[in-house]
Amino acid sequence: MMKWIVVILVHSLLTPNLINVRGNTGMVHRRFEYKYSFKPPYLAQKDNTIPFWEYGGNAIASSESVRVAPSLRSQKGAVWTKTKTAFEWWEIDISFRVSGRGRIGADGLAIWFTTERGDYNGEVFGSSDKWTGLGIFFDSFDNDNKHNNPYIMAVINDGTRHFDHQNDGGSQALAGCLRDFRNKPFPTRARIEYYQNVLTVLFHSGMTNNEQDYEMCLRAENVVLPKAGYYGISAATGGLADDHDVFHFLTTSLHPPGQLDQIGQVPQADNDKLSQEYKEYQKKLEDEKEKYKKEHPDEQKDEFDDWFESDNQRELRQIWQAQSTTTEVLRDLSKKLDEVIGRQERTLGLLSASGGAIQQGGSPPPPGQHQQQYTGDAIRRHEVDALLNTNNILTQSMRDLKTQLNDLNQRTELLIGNQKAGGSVGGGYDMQGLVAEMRDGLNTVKQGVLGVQARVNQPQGLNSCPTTKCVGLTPFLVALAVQLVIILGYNIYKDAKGNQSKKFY
Ligand SMILES: [Ca+2]
Ligand SMILES: [Ca+2]
Repeated sequence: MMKWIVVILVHSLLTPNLINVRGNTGMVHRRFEYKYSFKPPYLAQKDNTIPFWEYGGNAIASSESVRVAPSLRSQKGAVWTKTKTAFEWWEIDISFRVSGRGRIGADGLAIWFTTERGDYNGEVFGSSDKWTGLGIFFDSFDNDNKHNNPYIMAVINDGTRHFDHQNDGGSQALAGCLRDFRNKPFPTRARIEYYQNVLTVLFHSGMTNNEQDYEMCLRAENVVLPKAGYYGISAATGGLADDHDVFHFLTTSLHPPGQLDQIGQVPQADNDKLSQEYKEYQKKLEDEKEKYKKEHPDEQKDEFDDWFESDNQRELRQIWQAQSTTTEVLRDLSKKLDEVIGRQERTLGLLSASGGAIQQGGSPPPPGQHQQQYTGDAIRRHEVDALLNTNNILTQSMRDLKTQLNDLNQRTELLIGNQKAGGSVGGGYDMQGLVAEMRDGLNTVKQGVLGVQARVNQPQGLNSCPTTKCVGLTPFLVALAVQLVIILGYNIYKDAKGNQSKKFY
């Protein structure tokens, strides 16, 4: 959002400037100058020439771009127009990319407008020093170590001065701006306008591919450039090296209103020569196309056919687009319908679960609780089953307990009946006598055990039976245990009977 605001602001600021630059006299006439331009496709022909341009040094041209200087050490290259311009005011738009693996690159790229063509292997960013005219330099490397590079600047020379590389042209620059133009996601662009002695350089940072994202880099008034000149692009690398690629160079001549007629005043000889050259170029292009068609008979289709469409194709495309839109809407509707069905199924599931619980659980819950089941956590089927099982088990246990109680009751009644039939309470047994009897019995047993122990502890030789009658140890202990069990059993039975009697009477 901010970006757009900035773009709109910059645009609104720049537009009046440009109008002022062009004067208040009305519309400026613009004319594209193809003889001072290049762009893809077919930027370079099959013979590697660029129509209307010459290049040299380490420059390499392809159908898509010109690599003015490759990313190798100490490379220099340049590309220059073949002919001098024939218009006074102009605008050029250049799309380029300076890219390299290093955090710092070198040396930079220059755009020229000079009275003579420069070198292809010169000292100033790949071309000639002591030039006459304008140089716009994209200086990557910070020679004076002032941390102010990459830098864009305009330098005008009258053919006498050396470029001050050591100071990055600091004192010679007409104007400039600090902009990083290296390694951008999209090609960087510059628009250089020279109109009525005002030089303007706009810069596109290459952060977007929006055509409108230009910003002002420099503006200088009262600039006097040669009335006619050559355009050139050059680049150089040093110890550090970037690729310097140019994708297009588009020249537009600018004509103040009412002066367009004067275009005809271009020397007739030059005009004829250029027209002839253009015709030759067109013919060459057609020949190349024919040749290609002959060499590739299978690919009869013209490469520009893709750019056009017949009425039928347009109609089909429109129908297809309408259908695509309809399909999209239907898909959305279907998705929403699925959602609704899903919700409905979920609700039905809840209803049936709670209904089952009501059927199996007996009485239905009150209306409030019923409502809560729908809105809150639902009781699930297996939980209901578990509850029912527990309930059944509890019922069964209760039933068993009831049976056992009945049994107990019957037995008790039977016992009471027996007691009544058997006579008085107490049963005629003397408790005191029994205890005394048991104490005597226990004493006898104790003495017996002690006797056995004494015998066991006797030496082997004395272990033989004396003259009296002798019983074995195991039968004796068994007899003892049986006696004890009988006595204790009788005693417990007696106690129980006594208690019952006390309870009921
Ligand atoms: Ca420099
Ligand atoms: Ca510097």
